[in-house]
Amino acid sequence: MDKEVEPFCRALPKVELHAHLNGSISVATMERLIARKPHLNIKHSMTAIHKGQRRTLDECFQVFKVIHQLVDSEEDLLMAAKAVIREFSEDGVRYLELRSTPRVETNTGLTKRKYVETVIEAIRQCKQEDVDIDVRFLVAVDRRNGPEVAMETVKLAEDYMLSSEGIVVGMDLSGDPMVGHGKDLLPALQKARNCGLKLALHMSEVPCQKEESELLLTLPPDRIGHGTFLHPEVGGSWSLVHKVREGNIPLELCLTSNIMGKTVESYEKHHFPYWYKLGHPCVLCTDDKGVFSTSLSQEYQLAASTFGLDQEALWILSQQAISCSFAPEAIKQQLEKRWAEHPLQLTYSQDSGAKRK
Ligand code: 6MZ
Repeated sequence: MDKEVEPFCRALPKVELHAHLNGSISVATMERLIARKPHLNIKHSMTAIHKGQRRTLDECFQVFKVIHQLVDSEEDLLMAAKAVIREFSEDGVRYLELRSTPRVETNTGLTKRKYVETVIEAIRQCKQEDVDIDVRFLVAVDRRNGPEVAMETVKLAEDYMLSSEGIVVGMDLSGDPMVGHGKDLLPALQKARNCGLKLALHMSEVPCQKEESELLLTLPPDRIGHGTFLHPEVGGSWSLVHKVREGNIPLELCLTSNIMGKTVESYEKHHFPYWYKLGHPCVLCTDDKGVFSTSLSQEYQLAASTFGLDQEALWILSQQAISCSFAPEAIKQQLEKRWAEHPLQLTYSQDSGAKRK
């Protein structure tokens, strides 16, 4: 592998569009959280999957349950969210869409409203502290909780979309893909769409969700999370591919997560090249950088080494992610300008005659 690829990926300005807050908590922050709650007797091995290890998706969802025990108060949430935002910034992420599922914790008095407000507060504080990153919030619906909770969550997201000065921009549909069915959640998602919330939906993360994906595509979503089993070579269908292509719906692709969670056999067999070769908008993302022990820079490096992408291709991937974001147009333009004026771009332009522009 090109030995310069590692520093290049770190220096590359990046856009992260698929990051679950509680799955993104680093080892260092986890240590602080564990120290705050020694009575829970939680070990590090219970909150992250280390390099080289693999778990079933089901086991991954057990990990989230453990993390939720550690992040159960406003104070924990504020600390964890601020740390996650700082770490993304330190990794060169300049625009981040963080997603998280509002939770009630009766022990600590945490309500869903307080949950959303705390994440917004963390984003505001990072801005005030001049952390070099623009952060937006996608309020998440956990599919496990059914249609009523989904509808409640949409209401919550709508309220904060209107009152958070542009921080809440959309919704995510996530949670254990083996539980529940998208058809029950369709009315809530439709409502979200109608009130102007953008939709980033996990789709076909596991096989056997063909029918659900067909249904969700009727909304249609603004972005698709994973989409691992959409194409016919892995049991999906031409009709699904056609709809995704026709709508030009960007895919959020998380290499390490899919390998560690065993939904994809190996990096070589990942669906990234299928869509990339079609010229379809693909955005590299981390999913859960804490749980899967990764970073966005590492995901770019993995894509480079596995699929033979050169620096120019990596640059284009990161730049194209701007247009896939839910940022307001003015912010997109600012980001485009920032990319265009970035020292890496200038160096590259001199070498290659500014092919990227
Ligand atoms: C589906 C996932 C996920 O919301 O508490 N989540 N949902 N597929 C995945 N692939 C591995 N990874 C994370 O963050 C944790 C929650 O995000 C969703 C799950 O609902 C998980 O409980 P928050 O911040």
